[in-house]
Amino acid sequence: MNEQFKNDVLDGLSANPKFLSSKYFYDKIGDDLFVQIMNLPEYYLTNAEMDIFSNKTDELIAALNCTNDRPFDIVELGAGDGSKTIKLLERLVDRKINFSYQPVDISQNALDGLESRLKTELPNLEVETQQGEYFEVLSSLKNTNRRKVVLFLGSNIGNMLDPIAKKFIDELSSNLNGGDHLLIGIDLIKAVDIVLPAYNDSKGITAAFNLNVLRRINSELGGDFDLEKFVHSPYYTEEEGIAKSYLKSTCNQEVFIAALDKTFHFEEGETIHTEISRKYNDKIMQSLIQDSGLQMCNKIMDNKEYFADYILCKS
Ligand code: AVJ
Repeated sequence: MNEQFKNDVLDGLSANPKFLSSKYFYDKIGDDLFVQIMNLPEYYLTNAEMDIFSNKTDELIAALNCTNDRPFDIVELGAGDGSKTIKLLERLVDRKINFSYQPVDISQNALDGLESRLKTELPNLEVETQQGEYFEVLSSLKNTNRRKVVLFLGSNIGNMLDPIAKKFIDELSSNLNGGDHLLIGIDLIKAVDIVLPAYNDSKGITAAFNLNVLRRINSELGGDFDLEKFVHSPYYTEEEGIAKSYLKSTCNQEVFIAALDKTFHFEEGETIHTEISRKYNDKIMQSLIQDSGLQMCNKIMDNKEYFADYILCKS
């Protein structure tokens, strides 16, 4: 991982324009910051999907065909702190439905937290965690012949460019069997005055989250980034439907990274692109799943219609 981090930082900071992958936000400090983001009033995404998981739980269960006729595994990609999923898990346990829960996340720290929470809150639930990146874990879906219900919540797919997201869905689908389901949670395209504050909160938590990638380069790769000399700079238009985050250099400066034995120059106003958070509509979703072998079976929205959980079925 460290070797890959090193190579990715070298590639990204040598490019023009500069970029770094948002997957590097998530160490212990980044996980904590993201939990704080999910609790921000401006970050409507979590509340909206929580509304679906809390108030439309039985609808989700019916759409995902969760019954005792056939035992199944719920595999969650990018489970994080699992706060929304727990609503579904609780309801399934209440209804005495047999299943196992297999959360996957890039952060072992997040998985440890989730596992210990589930031990106290749902002690009889069978839980098996797996640390890894999305693309890496797909082939392990085929390890058992039990039916799969795959959850991919929180508009996590929005971090992928459309061609990558399409490739991901194709690959995921090819690792599913007939009767399996995919629940994919996506943020819907809406006005800038709602979306932009979600990525530019008044407390500066999102700024700290974005800057965390530079702090990680300092601590893990011996960088000397001065975090005071970069500012968080988000961008969104409803027309494009993609929130983008940048770190902008506030002056002309040089940054040395010991692990790379290399100095990088930043012009005043120069940016590092760190994240895309794509927003969707039915048409974009339809084109993402086209020819993947998955069909759109259901769409469940929150009461404000900000967010949608699409239920896709493998035939
Ligand atoms: C976890 C990828 C869904 O893109 O909205 C939150 C991450 N970035 N604030 C998102 C994030 C800035 C989040 N996802």
